[in-house]
Amino acid sequence: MKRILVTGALGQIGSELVLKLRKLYGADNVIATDIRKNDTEIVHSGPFELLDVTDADAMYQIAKKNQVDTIIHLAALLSATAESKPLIAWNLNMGGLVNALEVARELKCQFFTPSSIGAFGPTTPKDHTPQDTIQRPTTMYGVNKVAGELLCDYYYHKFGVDTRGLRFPGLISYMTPPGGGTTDYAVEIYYEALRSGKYTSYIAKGTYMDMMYMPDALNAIVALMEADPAKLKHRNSFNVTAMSFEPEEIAAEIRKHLPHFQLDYDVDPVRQAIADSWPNSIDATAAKEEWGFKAEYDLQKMTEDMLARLEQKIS
Ligand code: AKB
Repeated sequence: MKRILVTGALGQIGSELVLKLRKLYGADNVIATDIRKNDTEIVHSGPFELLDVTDADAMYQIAKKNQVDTIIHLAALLSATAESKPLIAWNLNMGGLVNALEVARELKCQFFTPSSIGAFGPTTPKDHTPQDTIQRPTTMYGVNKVAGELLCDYYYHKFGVDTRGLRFPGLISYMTPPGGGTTDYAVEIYYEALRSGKYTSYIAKGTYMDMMYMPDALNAIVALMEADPAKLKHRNSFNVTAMSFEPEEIAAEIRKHLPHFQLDYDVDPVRQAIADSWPNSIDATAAKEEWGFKAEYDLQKMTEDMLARLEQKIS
């Protein structure tokens, strides 16, 4: 049975992943940690500890005390926030990662951390972006993600830490909103469609980015962590995606359910520049071949589910 430490457990991924892992591996075997505490199921349904991931000793003590054998390191600043606070992003995203890798090395833990489509840049091929390609991002977040991928490779080759990772696209979910990302518009649009029937997008018409519905992202994490290590040729993060769309396409899908939904634009130059530097659509062949990645939700199926779930939540 696994004993899993999750950092950043109250964030967009963590708040759903912890519940899934507790169902799979037992509530007491998943130790959720975050720099803050709130009154959610994550905090009450199993062990929870306050943890600032830049505090290496605190992370080690929590991992050791709980005898963990797996670390899922999620705590990080997303792209737009990292761009407005680059030094804080460097310290948190890189400092937290190296601390978590060190704990994994010392306690011989399996290790997962997400990378992102943000690990690509303007000179990367934009369409069907390959697994192994040019990675020269122009954002602090991207610099962190590429350095993070290399660091995970390094810990695998140098120390034998069983590191695994996914390059996530924008993740869409109804439980916990993302914060400070470039792809967040694709979550906000559903909330606003239900609340006010209209949405002003900070991302311009015609801007394609990869996206994935949270259930597919969670299944991908579990499948990759369970995958036979002998089959993994890549230790840097795997490209994974479920769909690629631009604002007009998601609006058209929403109008199938809410015909009067209106979309207009007030483009934010910072987030638009980040989006423009990212691929239009990435190629997930390596993930499919090496550990059987598959996604269940396309734009149509996700929109049906998102609107139904959010309607229940908001009403
Ligand atoms: C962001 O927009 O920063 C994230 C990501 C794609 O990594 N959602």
